[in-house]
Amino acid sequence: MQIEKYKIADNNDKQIAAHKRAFGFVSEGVSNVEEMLQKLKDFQVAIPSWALGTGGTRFGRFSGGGEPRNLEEKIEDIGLLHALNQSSGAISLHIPWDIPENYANIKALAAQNGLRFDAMNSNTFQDQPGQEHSYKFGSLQHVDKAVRQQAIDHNIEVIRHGIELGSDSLTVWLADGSSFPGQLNFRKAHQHTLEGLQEIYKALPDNWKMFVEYKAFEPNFYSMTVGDWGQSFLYANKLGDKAYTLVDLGHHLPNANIEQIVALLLGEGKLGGFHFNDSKYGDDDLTVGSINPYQLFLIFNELVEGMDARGMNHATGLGWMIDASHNIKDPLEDLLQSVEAIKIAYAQALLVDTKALQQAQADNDIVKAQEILQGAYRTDVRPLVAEARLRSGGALNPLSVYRSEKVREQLIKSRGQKAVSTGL
Ligand code: LRH
Ligand code: MN
Ligand code: MN
Repeated sequence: MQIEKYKIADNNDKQIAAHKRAFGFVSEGVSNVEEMLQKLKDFQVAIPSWALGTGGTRFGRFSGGGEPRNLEEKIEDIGLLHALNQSSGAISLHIPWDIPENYANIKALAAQNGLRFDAMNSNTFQDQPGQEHSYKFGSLQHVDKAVRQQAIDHNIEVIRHGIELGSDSLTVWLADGSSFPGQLNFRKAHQHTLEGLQEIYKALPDNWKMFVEYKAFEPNFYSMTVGDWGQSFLYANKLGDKAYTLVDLGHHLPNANIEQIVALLLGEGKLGGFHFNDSKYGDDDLTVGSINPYQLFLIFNELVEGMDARGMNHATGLGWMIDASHNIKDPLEDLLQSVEAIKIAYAQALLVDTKALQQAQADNDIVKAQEILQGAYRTDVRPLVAEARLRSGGALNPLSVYRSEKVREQLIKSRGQKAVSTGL
């Protein structure tokens, strides 16, 4: 299905007067409002193809119906999001969950929906039908060379799919690790993983980036072979200039100072991209900004400051992706909320008076520094984000259009109540 442009325009008309008042009010306090709106318009967040269906836990799965049954329908879903918010102009694929059967058709469909292909994700954490060796005891770290080779070959195949689709990055997340002390020789696991990553890196085209994603725990609960940013950074440094660390917000131990990690990686030129989500305990799937929006703002504050210092383009300098799985919400509604939360945090960070903050830091004026940060964070920037969306042809309020157009109901009608998507 598609959302007709006039439906978005009609809905906008109903809200335009209230929006203009709110926008006028907040924009009075912004010195460079046009520049800021342009940055907000340019900023796109890739949607993971695996987040469009209802996820589950090992205790159950409660599908909401109308889920995309194949890659074409996943692209269609993201097209719907992008039509509404004009900020979801990319898709991140997971292989083999989304094997493209006909590259030309898939590319054409993505282009029709205004989407490009962001990072490709490999999967060496599940055994696939017909696969020769099992990943039960790891992939690149495995004690058996044949298993390691299978994982290397799979990653190279993922790169090949990506080349065909016009992607330019590969995210390698390894579930490798151990669940019990003594299970693994850490040194050998590390060495094998490095060697495997080096083989994959060799297959990377010159214009590609490789993102090494880390995770503190799950599915392994004693050790993860790429368990934190230090390990990822080590690999990225040894691999070479095309290798970077990828930060998934939910992959840290509780209370980790993610903004500091981000600042350091960026400063070293080794931050590659993001998987956005939120978490309260040890999960990595909640709606972005639903638990700790202040942390998200602080992360964006470091990103804006650090990227500006390095002369990086905010929109294209790093890979911006959501990574979440929705158990009890409509995935499309959740993704609209997540993208909105990201743009709000970005807009707040753009409001920070960097010069004044640096002066306060130089003066050791902690109170002033906090006032500057929180002044930006406590500004209601939603009208700025909405104005940028309006100027791009999107909806002032994407969720309200989604609901008034009964998108989910229509998807259920055309795909069926039982349609189930691939993913987590
Ligand atoms: C692992 C992870 C990784 C996977 C995705 C499905 O928790 O964050 O990025 O590829 O989830
Ligand atoms: Mn992730
Ligand atoms: Mn994760």
